[in-house]
Amino acid sequence: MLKTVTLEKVLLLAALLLPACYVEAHEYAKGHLAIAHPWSMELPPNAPTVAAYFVISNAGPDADRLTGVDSPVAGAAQLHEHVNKDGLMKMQQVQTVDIPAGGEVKFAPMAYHVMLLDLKDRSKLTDGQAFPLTLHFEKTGDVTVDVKVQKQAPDDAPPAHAH
Ligand SMILES: [Cu+2]
Repeated sequence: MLKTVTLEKVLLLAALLLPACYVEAHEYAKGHLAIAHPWSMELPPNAPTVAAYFVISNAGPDADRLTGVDSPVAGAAQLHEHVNKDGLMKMQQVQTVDIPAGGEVKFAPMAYHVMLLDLKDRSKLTDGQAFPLTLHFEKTGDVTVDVKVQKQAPDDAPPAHAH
């Protein structure tokens, strides 16, 4: 009897604590990969595209590769990078992004980012809301994260990405 009660308490504690931890850290992990603080800038309601940012770190001994993304709020989602072409910063689509072993790749304004096009559900694209985004990795498989929409970039992020 005592054992049962203890186990129940442990399970209850785990159930109470786990979601809180995830909310505070806002980090997702699968295999050796971790995806930290997925966020998106709130844009005017008629904005044709929305960008999403996060940091992918790979604690494993092998490189992995991000091969695509998708979200139910958008008809299409692309991986983009910013490049310096003849002195002009431009963004262009890339098919994959390598995640080096023991390294991290930052998706941020003026760097790699996810571009959501053909927006289907704008109700979740306002400050304080969140929308699901699924990242497809070559080795690790799929990881779905909640992208938090906020008015301002996190403190450590460079100025907003403009189109
Ligand atoms: Cu872009």
